[in-house]
Amino acid sequence: MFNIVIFGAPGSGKGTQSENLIEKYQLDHISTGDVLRAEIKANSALGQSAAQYIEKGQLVPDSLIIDILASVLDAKKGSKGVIFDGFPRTIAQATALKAMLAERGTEVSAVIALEVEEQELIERLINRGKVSGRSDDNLETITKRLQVYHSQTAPLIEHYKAENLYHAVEGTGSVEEIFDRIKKIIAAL
Ligand code: B4P
Repeated sequence: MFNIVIFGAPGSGKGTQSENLIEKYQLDHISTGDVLRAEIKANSALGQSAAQYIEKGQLVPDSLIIDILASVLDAKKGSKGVIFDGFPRTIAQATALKAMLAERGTEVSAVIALEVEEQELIERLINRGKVSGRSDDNLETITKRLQVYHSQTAPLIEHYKAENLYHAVEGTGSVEEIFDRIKKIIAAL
């Protein structure tokens, strides 16, 4: 299997570039943000719990998200490969992902990290908030999400560099330009 982690701060374009990757490489896609928003929409017990964290800009607890990921992953059995979008977001999630994939006889093939300046991230998320109706796309929550990214998610950069899996991509420019950079990285793997 060819498994890609698409990594970056909130608003860096993980979801946007995932759409291109799915189309070009026919991979399956798991976005933990999408899974959580679907649960919130369905008003499930999990969704009710997750909403409280998301509205505050916090991460959903590792135990919750890791359980969800295991069941979503099992639903993708027989897949050519999976794009993990928004997961892992903590070292504990990365450790769990490695174990989950190893149990299924596979591994992370590459981590593609979209690098975008903070001011641009804020502008993109505020703009998305004008149309998305997302409870977390307002300045106060965006600021909190960026703090959480720096304290809990950014340590994964060194983690994946140490595993020789980390590939940085300049995440500004047009969506097409950025995707061209990603394709070059994948071609060289
Ligand atoms: P996510 O749904 O993962 O969303 P995100 O990080 O905000 O956005 P993404 O990087 O995908 O940006 P997008 O392409 O949309 O997370 C939401 C919340 O769910 C988290 O805060 C957390 O609470 C919870 N959660 C999710 N996963 C979790 C986990 N594993 N553990 C715990 N909690 C978890 O792009 C953003 C905007 O920029 C869009 O409007 C887009 O059109 C625009 N854009 C994209 N590329 C652009 C470009 N090149 N130029 C200009 N604009 C661009």
